[in-house]
Amino acid sequence: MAIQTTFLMVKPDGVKRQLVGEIVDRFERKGFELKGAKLIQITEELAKKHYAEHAERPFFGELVEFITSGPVFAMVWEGENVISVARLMMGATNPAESAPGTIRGDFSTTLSHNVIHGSDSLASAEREIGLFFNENELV
Ligand code: 3AN
Repeated sequence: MAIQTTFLMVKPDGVKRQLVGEIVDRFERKGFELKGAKLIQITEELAKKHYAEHAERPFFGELVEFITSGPVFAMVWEGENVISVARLMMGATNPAESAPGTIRGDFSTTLSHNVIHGSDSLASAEREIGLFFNENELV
């Protein structure tokens, strides 16, 4: 049994479309435990740190612009294999490939506006939780 924690974030498109409750509900019903959450406006500096691995990609500017375009709902979740299971529940990055029943499969049509972010490994979960949350914000 691997109890893990992961970082999930409803992106500005999901917040604007009032999908926060629906998304939190899915992870709660699955049985994961919410350890911390907040609605925040990401600064350009934080966006660049968060997406550092994409710095050389042609869509980096667009990515930073989009993620800072409105508030995001940042969350930390805990549970068995939560890192990979949350990614399964999110669906493929490209909504054209994400299965119905997944968050992206049900709620998005475009690659750049795909509703939710989730850490893809233990190392990125640790890094992203540290970027977005202080220890006293987690229970
Ligand atoms: P994921 O969010 O599924 O882990 P990553 O980390 O490969 O996907 O990409 C980060 C974000 O960058 C994606 N959520 C998506 O919104 C955006 N993105 C990825 N590839 C492209 C692309 N070719 N054009 C525009 N945006 C992209």
